Formats: sequence, C-alpha cells, structure tokens
Amino acid sequence: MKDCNLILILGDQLSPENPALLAADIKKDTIVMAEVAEETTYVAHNRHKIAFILSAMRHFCTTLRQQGYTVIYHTLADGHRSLESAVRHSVEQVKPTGLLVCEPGEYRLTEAINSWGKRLKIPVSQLEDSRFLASASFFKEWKARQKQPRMEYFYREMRKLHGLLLDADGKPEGGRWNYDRENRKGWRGAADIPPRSFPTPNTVTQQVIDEVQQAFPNNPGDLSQFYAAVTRSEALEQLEWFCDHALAGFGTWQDAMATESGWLFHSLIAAYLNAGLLDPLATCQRVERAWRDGDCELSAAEGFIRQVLGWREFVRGIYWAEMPNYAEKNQLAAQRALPEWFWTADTDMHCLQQSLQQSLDLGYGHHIQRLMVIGNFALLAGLAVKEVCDWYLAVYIDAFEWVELPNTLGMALYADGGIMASKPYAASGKYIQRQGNYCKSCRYDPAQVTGEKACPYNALYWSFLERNREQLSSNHRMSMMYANWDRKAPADQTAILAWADKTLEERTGA
Ligand code: DLZ
Ligand code: SF4
Repeated sequence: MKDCNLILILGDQLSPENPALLAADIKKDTIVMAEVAEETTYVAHNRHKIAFILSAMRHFCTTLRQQGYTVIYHTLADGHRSLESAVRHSVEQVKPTGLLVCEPGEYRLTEAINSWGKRLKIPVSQLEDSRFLASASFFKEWKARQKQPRMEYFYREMRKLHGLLLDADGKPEGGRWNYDRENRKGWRGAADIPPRSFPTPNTVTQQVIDEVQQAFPNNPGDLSQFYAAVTRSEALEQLEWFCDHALAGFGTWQDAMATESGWLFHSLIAAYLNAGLLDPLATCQRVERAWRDGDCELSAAEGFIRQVLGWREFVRGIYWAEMPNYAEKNQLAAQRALPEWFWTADTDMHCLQQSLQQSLDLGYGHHIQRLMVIGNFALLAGLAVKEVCDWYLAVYIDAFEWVELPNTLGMALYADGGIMASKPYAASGKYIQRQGNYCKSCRYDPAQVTGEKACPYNALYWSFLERNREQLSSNHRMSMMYANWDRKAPADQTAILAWADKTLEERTGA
C-alpha cells in the first residue's frame, strides 16, 4: 500500500478552494470524480441541472489534469450505480491509505459517506465545506445565542464579520442594514429589460446534452435552450454581465413579475455558487465594488448581498441545525396530492402557467415565482409537503437539499411551524397583481373572490386561514388577516368556503 490519498470531488464541489483538493499532494494523490446513477436519479432532476453538473464536472476534470493532477473520471457510461461503487472501484485500483472528501451538501450523502470507512476498509475524512462563509458549527453557536433566530440579525453579524457595505466606523453604509422596502416595486414596464447574453455550449457540453437527452427522455427541461455557464471563467463572465447590465434594475424589481421576461434583472448565479464555480465572498465583494463605482444604487447592492450573505448562509445553517427531523415536518398537516399539471404547466391560471412552464423548461424561476406564485398555491391548497419538496428539488437547476428544504418546507409551506418564517407567506391574487402584469393576460380577475371569473387564489386564501385557525390565529402577525376575515358576513364566509372547495376539487381532484 502506497502512502497516498484518494480525493473524492462531488459534482457540486467544483471549486479550486475545495478543502480536499487543497489537502491533495499533486505528486502522490489521486482525484476521483464520478457520474453515477444514484445522484442523477434520486429525484427526476431537470435535464438542465443534470447537463450543467455533468458538463461542469468534465470541464473541472480537464482543468485539474492540465494543472498536473491525476484524475480518475467515471462517466455515466461506466455504469456505476452509486458514488460508493465508483469509489470502491478506484480504491481497488489505487490502493490509497485514506479517502478525503469535502463534506457534502446533503444529509443523505453525509450519512452514506460516514458508513464507507468500515466497508471500504480505509479511513475516510470529511473536511469542512468552504463553499459557505458560516460553518455549520458557527451557525449553531449563533443560533443558541438567539431567543428566536431570524435572518436579519444573522445577516448583520455576517456583514460585520466580512466587512461588507460598512462605513469607516463599521456602521452600515447609508445608515440602514436593510433596504428591502426599496426592493419591492411591481413591474409596470418602466425600464428596458436587458437582453441576456449566455455562453455558447462547446463540444464537451454538446456531447453531455446529447447523452442527457438520451438517458433521461422523460425528465423536464428543454435542452435546446441550454444557457448555463459550465466553467469558473464562464460563471465569472455571467457575474460581470449582471453587474454591468442588470444589477442597477435588480434592486427596484427584485420582487417583480413580468409576462415578457422570466429573467427580469436577476443574476442567475445561484447554480454557480452552489456548485462551487463562484465564491460567495468574492461575489459579494464584486457587487459592493459595483456600488462604490457608482454602477448601482445602494439598495440594489444591499438587496443582492442580503440574498447571498444573509439568506443563502441562513438557510444552510438552518438545514444542518435541524436535520434529519426537519425533512419530516408537516406543521399544517398538508396532505393533498401534487396535481399532475405541476409537471406539465397545463393550467389556465396565467401566473402559474408562466411560472411552471419556465421552471420546467429552463430549470429557472426567480424567488417570487417560486415563493409567491407556485409556493403560495401549494400552501393555500394544502399540497403534501414531501411531494412539493421533491418537485422543487427536481425542477430547479440550483436546487440541492440544503437550500431547497428550508426554502420550500420552511419558507413557502410553513411546515416547520415558524423556524424559517415568522408567519406563512400566504397571499391572495392581489399580491400577484401588485407585483407585475401577469393578471392582465389572465382569464381570471384578482378583484373577484367567488364566481367563474374569480381569481382562484382569493377563495383559497380565506379557506387557508379558516382551515388553520387553531394554529395561526394566535400569531400576532396574522391578526389583521383574521380580523378581515371575521368582519365578513357569515353568509359571505360560507359562500367563499364553498367556492374554495369547488376550486380545489377542480384543480387538484380532491
Ligand atoms: C446533482 C448531481 C447530479 C445530477 N449528478 C451527480 C453525479 O453524477 N456525480 C456527483 O458527484 N454529483 C452529482 N450531483 C451532485 C450531488 O448530488 C451532490 O454532491 C449532493 O447532492 C450533495 O450536495
Ligand atoms: Fe394569477 Fe389570479 Fe392574476 Fe390570474 S388573476 S394571473 S390566477 S393572480
């Protein structure tokens, strides 16, 4: 047995700062990367997600080999069912003294890797993940100091710790920590939406696209529209494009929705951060520089940095602090089966049709489409938490369980009973109308609650409140909503609840 290590690099750990890679001895150690059935099929991933990960893995492998590393690369065609099987194969070939891997992003895989040592008969070390600024233990310590852990206070601490958007006295630039109030304008066509510039797939990516089309004929995703960056330099170009063309509008229209564009002013870089192609701190620093150079308002830079430094780190911290029980939570006992049209976008509700179609075709939806259109419907209709979570995990190009679960189960569905959000993000059609122009192209009317023209969100919204009264009415942030409902005449309430039942039956078959 040689004195050398095998270094496993997973498909979402493609960073030169990967701690297992940094620990590698380029002369003695061997890197292993593996495309395997278990990872490509644990949900019916969007084809964009599979093609993105596999192409990014192949490009990363080439870069490592060019740098002089020895890399064993197992392709899907090699037929390894699981990462363990691919690693076993390489262990037998290389006969290393140990296996090093950066800790995975998902509980499922962490548990699996914990059991490898015994079976493969070599020591396995999981090293702390450097794709994040707050380690799991840092977050747990912070959480233990809070009466009620809220993103806003965590975010302020992170701003101070990483010196982002602070003045010379260490105070927040502009005098406020949070400019969310300026980030909520609805879309009324008041600016030009910049046309996107995406990388052209090279021969490696084209080969992956062909393989994915063949191997996953029934998964969602229209690969004729493949748009993802697959290398660090392409991802950096996307970030530069965002800073130059979209960041200035991102602040104002962060929560907006437009029929004419699903991208609006969003950066589309979550997948690159989550796969290790971009570094979160450098990304925030780049956006801060754009503001200091006068390229955008403070509210735009702050809104962006809050998403990356605040929300992204916070959800990941919640995930590791709460797993494994978190995945089983279902506070509001939501049990209705996910309707088939979530997989086809075949609905006459325009906002949902647009958001679902775009999510299925491109693996992309911005946060308001995910939270306030699709998630809001799932919440109001009481769709089964596990089925909704699996749908989100499958559909989005940037979805990994550490980010998907707190956002879907916690934030969108309130199934964690208030760990992620202080109240459910339940809203009627009026919210969707306010945030953009979807309602203008819809056969329904957001001002009507019952009747054939009524926006389905409206009656569902009231029936959601009534159905969950016992759990939610004591939440002081919900008191206004309950007061509005209770002011309605009993006959109106009865009619609204009956209409909600009819709506649910028609749309979910239950
Ligand atoms: C998402 C994904 C896919 C589709 N395929 C692979 C793969 O073939 N090989 C691999 O190493 N990783 C893949 N991944 C990413 C893993 O699922 C990811 O590392 C875990 O979900 C932990 O976050
Ligand atoms: Fe959506 Fe209702 Fe507006 Fe139609 S009317 S787009 S269903 S919010």
